[in-house]
Amino acid sequence: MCTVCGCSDTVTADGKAFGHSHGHAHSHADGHHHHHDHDHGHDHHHHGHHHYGTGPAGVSVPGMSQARLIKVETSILAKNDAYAMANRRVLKALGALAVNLVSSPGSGKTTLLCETIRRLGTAPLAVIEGDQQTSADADRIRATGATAIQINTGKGCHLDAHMVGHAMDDLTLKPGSFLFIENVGNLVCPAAFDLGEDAKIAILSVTEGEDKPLKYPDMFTAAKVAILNKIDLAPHTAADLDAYESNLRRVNPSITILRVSARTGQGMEAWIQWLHHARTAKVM
Ligand SMILES: Nc1nc2c(ncn2[C@@H]2O[C@H](COP(=O)(O)OP(=O)(O)O)[C@@H](O)[C@H]2O)c(=O)[nH]1
Ligand SMILES: [Mg+2]
Repeated sequence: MCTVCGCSDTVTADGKAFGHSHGHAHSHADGHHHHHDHDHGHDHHHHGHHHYGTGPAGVSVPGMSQARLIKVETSILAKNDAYAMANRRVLKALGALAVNLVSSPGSGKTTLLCETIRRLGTAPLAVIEGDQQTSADADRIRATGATAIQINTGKGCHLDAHMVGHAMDDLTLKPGSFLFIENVGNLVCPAAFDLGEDAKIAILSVTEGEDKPLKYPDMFTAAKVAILNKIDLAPHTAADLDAYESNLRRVNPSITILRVSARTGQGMEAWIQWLHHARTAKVM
């Protein structure tokens, strides 16, 4: 179950189920769902769909009381955080820098990654691709020559630290690597899940609207860097880049903002420098 939107998630990576140890979340949620089913009718107020927005993360699960839901959420996030801590330890021991690219679908994450890989040249790197379906993005990454693992989340709306830990095991990262994680396109749920990354990087394209940082503040608060992408389109869409920036700073005063076009390469050099600097700062 996603603790943010309440959806149930099933997980496969390159067609394989992760199996047993991921099962706890589903069986837990399902078990209580059934357990509470016979409450139907006598107290409708305990049935989540009447209470959107009353949970700690605005979550509501039909058939589960808020108190029960809070316990399940707390337990899922605690487990996620334990996996995230383990990932972070592995990355630290390797001196590897992990960045978690988060955005709405279509803002340019995969395009940015391909261009980033091209510009990083011979630096050791690997990519974890998250999508509900298809391995299309991993194929785009592999076409650059880089190593990529696709995680298909099925109905799941975000990557979690457990999935990423499995993928990291399969990748056998080299010391000093860059690890790029492309999250599922979704401006909501990925904000809540720590993957053990060094930084969340929010990609916001200039066609999405200047108001988006204000409407999805959790994501832009969780991000260390905002990449304002597709600036090549700004003249055609009357996008107000300063308004994008001031709204980003309103929700996150310390956010680093980079104006980029992954298509033309404009602004890419500053992003590459940010990556090198962050990796160096980590090993020192
Ligand atoms: N004009 C323009 N288009 C871009 C840019 N970056 C990505 N795109 C296009 O936006 C669409 C979605 O890009 P994609 O990388 O698949 O986005 P993702 O869903 O976030 O991974 C594709 O058609 C890209 O070619 C950019 O900087 N400028
Ligand atoms: Mg993509």
